[in-house]
Amino acid sequence: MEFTFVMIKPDGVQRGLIGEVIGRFEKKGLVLRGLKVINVERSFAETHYADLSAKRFFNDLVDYIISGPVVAMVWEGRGVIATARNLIGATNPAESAPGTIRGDYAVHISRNVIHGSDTVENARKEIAMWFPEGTITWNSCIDPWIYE
Ligand code: DAT
Ligand code: MG
Repeated sequence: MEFTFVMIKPDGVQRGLIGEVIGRFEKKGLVLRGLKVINVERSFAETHYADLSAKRFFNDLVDYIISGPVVAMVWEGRGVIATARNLIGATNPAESAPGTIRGDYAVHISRNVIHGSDTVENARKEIAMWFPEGTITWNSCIDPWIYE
C-alpha cells in the first residue's frame, strides 16, 4: 500500500469544503490514516514549500498557507499518490478538469483549495513532517470490495 499527504488549504477550510473534499477521497475507496485541523507557523510553511523558495510567488504562497487553519491528512491506497493528484486536478484551476476538486471549486492558482504530494519521496517527507506523532494502522473492512 502507498500513502500520501493531503492538505485542505485555508480557503478550502473557510469556504466549508472540508466535508466535500474528504467525501470524495472516502467515496473513491481510499482509507483515512491521519487527520487534524491546525494552524501552521511561517517557518513550517516555508519548509513545506522549500522547493519553491526561488519563485516570485513564494512569499504570497506562505502568507496564504498561514492565513488560517488547514486540514492535514494522510490517505492510504494502491497508487494513492497519483490517484489523489487526479482527484485534486491541475495546479491552475483555470486548467483543472471539471469533476476534479480544483476544477469544481477553484478559480485562481493562488487559491486552489488543496495540496497533494507529488512523488513517493515527497509523500514520505511530508507525512514525516506533518505527522511526527505517526499515524494509526487499521484494516478497512471494505478492502475486498475495493481491491481484487
Ligand atoms: P501543486 O500544488 O499542484 O503540486 P506546485 O507544487 O507546482 O503545484 O505549486 C505549489 C503551489 O504553489 C500551488 O498549489 C499553487 C502555488 N503556485 C504554483 N505555481 C504558481 C504560480 N505560477 N503563481 C502563483 N502561485 C503558484
Ligand atoms: Mg506540489
